[in-house]
Amino acid sequence: MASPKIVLYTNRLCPWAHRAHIALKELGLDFEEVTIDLDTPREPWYLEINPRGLVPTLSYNGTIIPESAIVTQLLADAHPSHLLPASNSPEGAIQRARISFFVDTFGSKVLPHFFSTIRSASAEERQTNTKALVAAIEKEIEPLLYPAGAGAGPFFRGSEKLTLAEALTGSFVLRLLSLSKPEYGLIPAEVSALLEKRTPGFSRWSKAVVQHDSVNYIYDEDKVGKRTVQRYGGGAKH
Ligand SMILES: N[C@@H](CCC(=O)N[C@@H](CS)C(=O)NCC(=O)O)C(=O)O
Repeated sequence: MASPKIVLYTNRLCPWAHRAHIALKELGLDFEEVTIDLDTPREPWYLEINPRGLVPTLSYNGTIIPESAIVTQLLADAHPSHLLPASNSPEGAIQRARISFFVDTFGSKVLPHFFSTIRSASAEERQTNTKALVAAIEKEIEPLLYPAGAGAGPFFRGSEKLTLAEALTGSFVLRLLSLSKPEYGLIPAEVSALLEKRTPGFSRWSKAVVQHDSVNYIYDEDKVGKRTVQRYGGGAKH
């Protein structure tokens, strides 16, 4: 297959766009990166490409695909790999369903608590939101990561290699772990000890995720941390 012509319209500080970067790196695909300035109104040429004005958007051999989950899945589907099995066998279809359920659970049950925590208006509110965040990870995510009979690897369901589950959640896991450093004041530092104690599976998985080169190679913690504090205010202020 000839190499596709891929253009990614992105901004490296955006966790949604970050999903596409993880898949592109893991698949070893060459692409052109076009950075969209998110601090100024979108220019008309970009709104023609993506009328929603959001990043990421992918141009894949000239076909425009918006929305991070769809972009990332398209890359995984078009370039079969360890990220995602094909759907033309029952085992492959089941693994795909499991990954979809995991990503759906992470997005609907965990992310809302993550965002409420970093946007908390007071130290008390931050503590309450953090407790809810840890409780959601314990109840919803912990049982899905390494169920009985799963493999021995560190990734989703014991995979030795990164999967689409990590490509779609890794950017948020990076933020969850790194923004709990005291200098940002966004997530109480005790969160790591709490997770270690209550969610050993998540602790193991999240450490492997953030150490993976495909996940962390574009992450600029200092920039993301400062920007998040600027936007939402860190706990140090309260
Ligand atoms: N559902 C979208 C969300 C993407 C998104 O919210 N991107 C933000 C940056 S992190 C954006 O483009 N914001 C621009 C704006 O709101 O003007 C996706 O998954 O691709």
